[in-house]
Amino acid sequence: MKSYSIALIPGDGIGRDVTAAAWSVLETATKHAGFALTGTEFPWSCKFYKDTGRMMPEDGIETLRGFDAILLGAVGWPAEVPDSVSLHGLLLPIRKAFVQYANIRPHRLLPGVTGPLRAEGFDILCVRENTEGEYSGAGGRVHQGTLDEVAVETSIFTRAGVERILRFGFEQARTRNGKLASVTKSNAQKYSMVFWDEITRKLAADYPDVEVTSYHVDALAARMIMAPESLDVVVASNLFGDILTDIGAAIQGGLGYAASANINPDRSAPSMFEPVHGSAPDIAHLGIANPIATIWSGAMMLDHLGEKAAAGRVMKAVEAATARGIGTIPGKDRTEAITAAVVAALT
Ligand code: GGG
Repeated sequence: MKSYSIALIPGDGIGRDVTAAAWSVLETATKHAGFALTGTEFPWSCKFYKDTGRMMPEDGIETLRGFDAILLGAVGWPAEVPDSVSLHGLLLPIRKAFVQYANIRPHRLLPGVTGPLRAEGFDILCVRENTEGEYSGAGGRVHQGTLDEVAVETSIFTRAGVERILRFGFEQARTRNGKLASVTKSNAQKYSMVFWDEITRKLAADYPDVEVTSYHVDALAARMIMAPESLDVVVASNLFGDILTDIGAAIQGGLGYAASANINPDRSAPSMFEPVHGSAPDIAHLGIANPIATIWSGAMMLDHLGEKAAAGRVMKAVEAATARGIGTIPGKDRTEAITAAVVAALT
């Protein structure tokens, strides 16, 4: 029987709660499906950092390279480790080393879920550039602690990086409703964002079947709230994509429903699947985190592995649970109850 090796990195806080939940759903989904998942857990987290001085071992990337996919929970424990240290020590190096340049984040309402903004009738796929831009980690500080102190953070946009993410966005639009929103702030940022707009226009010629519109990020943010049904695929830089997908999460009911996939489209290295949310230390291990975003991310992992029928069954089970009102009201159902409802719908 075919078996896929999955690296499990629960990470910090509710990351541990939601990965355990998602894993039990995924294991159920493999029963009688003709394939198996073999999970290997890695304790890489802020606790690991406190114990060892690193978020993952020196050979962590090489260790992960041998897996078919990575399922990650959440990273961060700001009371103990600065968020910039935990993010740059684990999540970002994995995305970069494995050329997971496309971070895809779907935003739609599950049956029975009403977002706080009561938006309806939308189905948006955000495609976030995931390896460069504002997250490049290039910069520095001088004259620290004085009034002359300067902090510089350089955004890096390469032609190869911008072209490949825009092509990915165009391709996604082609398989959906044929509409692409390309997001910049090119009135204010006259080098990198004008560059992005130019490449958008150049590539548009290769995709005459896709209707492409360029938006400034502020206007697109407002549109996601006021008229989300007018959007299909949204492609944005690393930071803009991160911010817009929190808005996407809000209109779909909250971060508990926001799934994501860090995709290496060439399949030259493993892709990584994780909920959009962070570690939520305030509710860690209370048994009340919503596992749906991680279960949905797990379904995206099955889809990426080629197990499309099983991925579809997981999403149908999630929808069956939420249609019954399970997991639709924040704080009402416990993690265990939501997980059990999804597992029951699968069996
Ligand atoms: N579930 C992944 C996670 O912990 N994300 C926390 C976070 O702050 N991520 C930043 C980012 O994706 O840019």
